Amino acid sequence: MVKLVLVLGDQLSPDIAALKAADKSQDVVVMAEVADETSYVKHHPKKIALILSAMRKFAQALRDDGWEVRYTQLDDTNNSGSICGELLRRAEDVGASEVIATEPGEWRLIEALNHCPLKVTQLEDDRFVASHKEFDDWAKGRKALRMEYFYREMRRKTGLMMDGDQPAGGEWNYDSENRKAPPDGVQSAPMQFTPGEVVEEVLDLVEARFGDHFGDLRPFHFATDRGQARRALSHFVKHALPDFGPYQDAMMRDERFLYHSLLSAYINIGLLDPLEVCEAVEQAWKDGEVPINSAEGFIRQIIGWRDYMRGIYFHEGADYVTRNGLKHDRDLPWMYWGGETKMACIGAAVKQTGEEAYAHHIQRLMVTGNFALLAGVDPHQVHEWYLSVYIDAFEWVEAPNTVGMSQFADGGVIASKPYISSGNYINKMSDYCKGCAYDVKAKTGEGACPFNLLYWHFLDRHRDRFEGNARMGNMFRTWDRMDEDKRETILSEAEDLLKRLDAGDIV
Ligand code: FAD
Ligand code: DLZ
Ligand code: SF4
Repeated sequence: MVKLVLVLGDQLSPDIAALKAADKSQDVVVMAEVADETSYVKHHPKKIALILSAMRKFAQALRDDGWEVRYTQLDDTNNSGSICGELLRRAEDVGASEVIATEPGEWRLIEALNHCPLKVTQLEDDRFVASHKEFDDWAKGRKALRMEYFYREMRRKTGLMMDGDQPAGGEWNYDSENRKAPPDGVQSAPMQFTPGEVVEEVLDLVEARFGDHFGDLRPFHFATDRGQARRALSHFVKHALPDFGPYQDAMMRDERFLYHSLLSAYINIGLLDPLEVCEAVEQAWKDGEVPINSAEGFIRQIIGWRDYMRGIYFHEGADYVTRNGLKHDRDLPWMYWGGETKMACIGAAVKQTGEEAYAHHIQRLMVTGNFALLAGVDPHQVHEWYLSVYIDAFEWVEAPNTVGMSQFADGGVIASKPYISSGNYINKMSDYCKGCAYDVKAKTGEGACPFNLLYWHFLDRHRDRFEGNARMGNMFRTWDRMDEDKRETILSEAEDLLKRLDAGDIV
């Protein structure tokens, strides 16, 4: 009996679970561009363009490989607008009643498939190092689910950069060598691709339908098929990886990509396999082309952080994205959507995000994330912003990073302390402060850096929650040592700043 094989826009891997379980000689692949998926948040136009272009090319690759594919384009007249609707339509066309699917990366869509009036089997997505069961077994009985210990298990499981059962070089983690301030110049840039016919057609569609979304659609230079993504990987390994480690945390106004890979979107939608990426990096290290701190640092991001985030998302359950452990309720300031700001760091990160649909980890965590946390913004609004504006954003990876790591809204499942900093950290790791209207050295008074005011305001208002945290003791001691007048001035200036933020004033 013929079955339908569902392939979603972030499941574009030739060996995705549903395809592996299907019979090419009789089953029919269903792929659909649908309004439900293009509209659950106001995705950045580049993100929609990447996904639709890659879907169209992947469908053609499957046909070339002998699969029958029923593909729905967004503007097809019979498009029902939902994944389930398209499955029902295709089931009727081909006389199928069963669907093989790969579990989606979002609870919303898992539920939608569960409620679809067809027999839908959702197979686990096995493009990760740890299965759900392995993660749950690892998590069971642990007081704290810290990434570092999970990562060591994944190193052992994959054998990546291992010497028997010990880490190559003797250390599991070389992060202490990876905190250099911005370099004088950057000698590499991510690989760019000129849109071909398929991509140009999608760009016109996206422009017409989603032109009002935040962010620039053009120029569009992302890879949209596996061959291009493989070239982007080789280019990264050769030109940027050697310096990836040391400058991983640096931020520069005119060097938006530094030595980062820009591979996250390709990995997340299936154009690259996470292990093939890690193996390429390991090989470059074995060949003596990259230092151990860069290779280990990169591999940790993938088999450590990336796999861990996925484990947390499914382990914690569907309510994870609604958590608000610190009870923050401020509206996301307009400057996150491109509104004017005097803060050079936020202005640069948001401008770059609009133009590229990309910001690197420290920009996301220590600039936009840090400010939202210090200012007490509703974490759900912060979550929706990150899910919308980044090219690589899918809920299974975006939500733990935002709700957990960045906003501490999960109550400390992921982070042992909130990722907060004053302006000092941003000044040390970036060149933003040089051109800012605020003075990063000023703690109070007109022109004081907002991060400096809000940092102490955050600690003061959450004293009960964090005072007992051993890793935050020094912060509270420094605060308590300040004279009372100074503390009062900081708090009242911070309050004033927050009022101006709420009033929509330019901050
Ligand atoms: P590189 O710096 O080159 O890192 C290499 C790879 O490691 C990345 O391609 C990615 O696959 C992986 N990686 C690194 N850090 C993480 C991490 N914390 N979690 C998961 N994978 C990681 N990443 C996403 O893929 N999608 C998201 O929606 C997303 N949202 C984020 C939201 C916030 C608030 C924060 C702080 C981080 C978020 N990240 C997200 C993680 C990280 O910022 C991006 O993976 C990274 O910036 C992608 O750029 P890159 O490919 O150049 O990464
Ligand atoms: C993100 C996205 C977009 C913009 N459009 C589609 C689409 O039209 N069709 C599709 O199958 N998938 C799309 N996606 C990816 C899905 O939203 C993604 O599979 C789920 O969020 C689960 O990760
Ligand atoms: Fe950002 Fe403060 Fe530096 Fe301005 S002075 S760029 S607001 S950290």
